[in-house]
Amino acid sequence: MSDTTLDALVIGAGVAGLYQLDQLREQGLTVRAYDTASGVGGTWYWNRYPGAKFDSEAYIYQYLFDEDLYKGWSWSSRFPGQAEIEQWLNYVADTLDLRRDISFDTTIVRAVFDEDTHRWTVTTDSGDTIDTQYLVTCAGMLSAPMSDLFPGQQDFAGQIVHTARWPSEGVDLAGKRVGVIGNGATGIQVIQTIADQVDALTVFIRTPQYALPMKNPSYGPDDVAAYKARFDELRENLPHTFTGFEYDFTDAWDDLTPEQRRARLEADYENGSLKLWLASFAEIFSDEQVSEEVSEFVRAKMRARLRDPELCDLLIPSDYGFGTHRVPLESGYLEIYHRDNVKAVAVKDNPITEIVPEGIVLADGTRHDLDVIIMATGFDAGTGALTRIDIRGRDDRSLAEEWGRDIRTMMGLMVHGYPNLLTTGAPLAPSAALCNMTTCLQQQTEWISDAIGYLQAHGKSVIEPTQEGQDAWVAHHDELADANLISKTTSWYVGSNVPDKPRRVLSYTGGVGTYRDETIEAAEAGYKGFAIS
Ligand code: NA7
Repeated sequence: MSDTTLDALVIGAGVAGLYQLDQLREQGLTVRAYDTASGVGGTWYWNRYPGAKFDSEAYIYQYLFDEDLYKGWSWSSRFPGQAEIEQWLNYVADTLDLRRDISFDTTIVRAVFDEDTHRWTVTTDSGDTIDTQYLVTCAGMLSAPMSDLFPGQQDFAGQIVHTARWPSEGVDLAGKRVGVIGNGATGIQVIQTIADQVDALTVFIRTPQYALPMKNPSYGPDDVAAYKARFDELRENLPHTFTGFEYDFTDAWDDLTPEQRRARLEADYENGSLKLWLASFAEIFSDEQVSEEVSEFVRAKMRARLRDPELCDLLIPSDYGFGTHRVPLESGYLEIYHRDNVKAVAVKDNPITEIVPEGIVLADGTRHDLDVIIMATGFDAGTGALTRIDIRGRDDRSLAEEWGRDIRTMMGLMVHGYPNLLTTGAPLAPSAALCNMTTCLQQQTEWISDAIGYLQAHGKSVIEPTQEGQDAWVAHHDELADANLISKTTSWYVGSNVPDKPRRVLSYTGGVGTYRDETIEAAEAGYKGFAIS
């Protein structure tokens, strides 16, 4: 006998989970969300590290399903920080009165599908069970930290902390010798923020990054009024662009003269956002020559700011193309390495082998003595949030085992063999790799709500992708991915940051608007590729 019976259980109370809960409740379902955290926010609850902030413009990261909800919140700047973003999500939870249907401090550890009742039995970390018809995962694309990486970590005499588990009370960095492992989007934000607070900062760099300078003006009342006045336009346009951002690819490389290309690159660079990446030339993802020319444009910008050729070698990428890894935005990041208290240590050819009580040891035996180690080492993206739960579908099949062999989904929304398991932020859909997350998550949660509504309206209770439907989606996904230069790189985009993770481009590369059309077309064709019973 279960402790609770629901129509739908939502895992997660972040950007996706809050909206999913609201929608399903509005549809009359008995629904409850569960979250490990003690509050709402998901990514923006956990990532409290110094300098955490948006790389999407705040006004496009908001939900666009409710004009009053949108206009009732005002941002203080173009790219605000974590505390303000967490406040915004609390505002959303309060305005929509969501808290009464969320269980905090509760981790879902197991979910088993019963083939007789066609329902899921879900178990929490305290042993409570919940019986639910639909299991909807809003557990985050980038929420399973890669934190247990080095032998000896537990013996470190100082404090060791992963950026996504930064304690609310903070970490005392003043006067300390601090090491940062990782220089992705997160590492860069941390490094540029703490350099002047610490005694000595050592950054361990395995792969250099193409970073773009952020322009982050404060917003006054006129700026806020101006973006709010564009609500209808944003709601109309965002879901149809390639990446769910306001800007989009407009010019073909071959249609422009070299001077026009240069002018376009300069203008997009000066925008101080991700525009150079996500709206200059789509050919950076498909054409090696364009990729190299645009990469060289960015490298030259970086070189111009770094005095020292050795630093250039350490910090400027040379062996992969601009945009095929997540492009971080930075604010004075490169100049940080000119400070006397900051040093960069290359760990590609001389990797970190262990952590000892005193600090970090490299393969050549060099030891870097430290008081605090900050692991900005990323996430088991796309799959990790779900494979860390014991999810059992038909015939007791295990999602963790299946994805351990091959990562396959139907449109990132469902998995064959797991009826009524509906997923957001899962592999093979547009995701944080190439999408403004709120745009994608709104679309996915709405698709899920519509599917559940369709079942209810038609007196049905079970939906599952067919094997053929899923195979066709995977083939379509792979065809696009294989033609994309992302497929030639190593990063979380292809799962290569997780030992033994099957290699596949995790994010759908056909574009946010195209994906939206494809999922809606499938639904309008009576859920083509899915079996409903
Ligand atoms: P990322 O982008 O996965 O970056 C992780 C960083 O940690 C990256 O520089 C890694 O180097 C480095 N790393 C990981 N393991 C090691 C080891 N063993 N030794 C040295 N360096 C290591 O994570 P972020 O948190 O920055 O960003 C994730 C997403 O969150 C981001 O894309 C945004 O969408 C928000 P590597 O590049 O693998 O050589």
